[in-house]
Amino acid sequence: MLLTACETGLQTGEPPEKGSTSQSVPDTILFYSFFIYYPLFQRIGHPLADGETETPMKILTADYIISAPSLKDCPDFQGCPEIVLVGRSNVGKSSFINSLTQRKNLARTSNTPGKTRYINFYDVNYAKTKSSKDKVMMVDLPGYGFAKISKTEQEKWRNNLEAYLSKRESIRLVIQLIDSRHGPQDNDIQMYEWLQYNGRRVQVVLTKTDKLSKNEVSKQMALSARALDLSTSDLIAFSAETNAGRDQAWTALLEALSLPQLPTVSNDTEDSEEDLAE
Ligand SMILES: Nc1nc2c(ncn2[C@@H]2O[C@H](COP(=O)(O)OP(=O)(O)OP(=O)(O)O)[C@@H](O)[C@H]2O)c(=O)[nH]1
Ligand SMILES: [Mg+2]
Repeated sequence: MLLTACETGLQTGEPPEKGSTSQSVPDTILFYSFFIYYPLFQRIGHPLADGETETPMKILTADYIISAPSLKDCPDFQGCPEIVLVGRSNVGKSSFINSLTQRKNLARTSNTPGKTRYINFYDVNYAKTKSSKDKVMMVDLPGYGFAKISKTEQEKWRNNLEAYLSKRESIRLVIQLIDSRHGPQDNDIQMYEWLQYNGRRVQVVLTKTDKLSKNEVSKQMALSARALDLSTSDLIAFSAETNAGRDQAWTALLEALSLPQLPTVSNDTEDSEEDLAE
C-alpha cells in the first residue's frame, strides 16, 4: 500500500498535502528508495520467493541429441535412464527442462501451443557430489489437447506417444505437468490414469505457480490432489520463471532413478479400452 501510494505520487506529480510526511523528505530520496524497497516488498508478497535458491545439483553438460518421430526411430542409449515430460500443449514442458538443466534455450519454448514436435532427447550429465558424475536423458514430448491440428495428425501423435510411453524400456519416471491455474483437465486425468495402467512411475508437477498467489497455489494443490486421488505432498508446485520447486523436482527425479526399474507392462494398447483420448 505504501509503495502504491509512493508510486502514484511519483507518477501524477501531485504536490504533497500540508502536514504529510513526504513534505519533509526530498523527492530524490523517495525516488531512489522506491527502487531499493520495491523488489524487497515484491519478495515479501511473493509466495514462492524462497524457491528462487540455486539448485544444489551441479549440471556438467546438457545437450540436445536427437528428435525422433516415433518409437522405432528412438536411438538405443545403452541403458541410459530416461525421464519424460508429458502434459497439455503450452503447460511448460520445455521450460521445465530448461529450468532443471539451468539452460535458457536448451529446449525450444514458445507462446504458440504445439511448438514441440517429435520425441526430443536431451543428454544431461550432472554431479550430486564433488567426485560423482551421472547421466540422465530428459525427453520432451509434444503436448496433448492441442486442438489446432488436424484429426489425422492428432491420431498419429496419439499413437506415437502411446507407443513410446508404454513400450520404451529405459523410461524411469514420467513427469506429468499440469497448469496450476486450471488444475487437472479431463485429458490430464485420463493421461495420469493411463500411465498408471501402463505401470509407469509418475510425478505430478503443477506449473506456472508464479502466476498465482500463495493461497491460490494451496487451493489448486488441494484440488489437483483430490482429482488425481493423491495427497498434496505427492505434488510439486513449480515455476520455470522463479525456479520455485526445482530442487524438489530434482529430488523426485533422483529418487526415481535410485529405485529398481519397473518392468514394462505389455498392455495391448491397440485394442485396449484404456487408450488415451486426444
Ligand atoms: N509465467 C510463467 N510462464 C511460463 C512458465 N513455464 C512456461 N511458461 C511460458 O509458457 C509458454 C509455453 O511454455 P513451453 O515450455 O514452450 O510449453 P510446452 O509445454 O513445452 O509447450 P508445447 O511444446 O507447445 O507443448 C512459454 O511462453 C513460456 O515462457 C512458468 O513457470 N511461469
Ligand atoms: Mg515444448
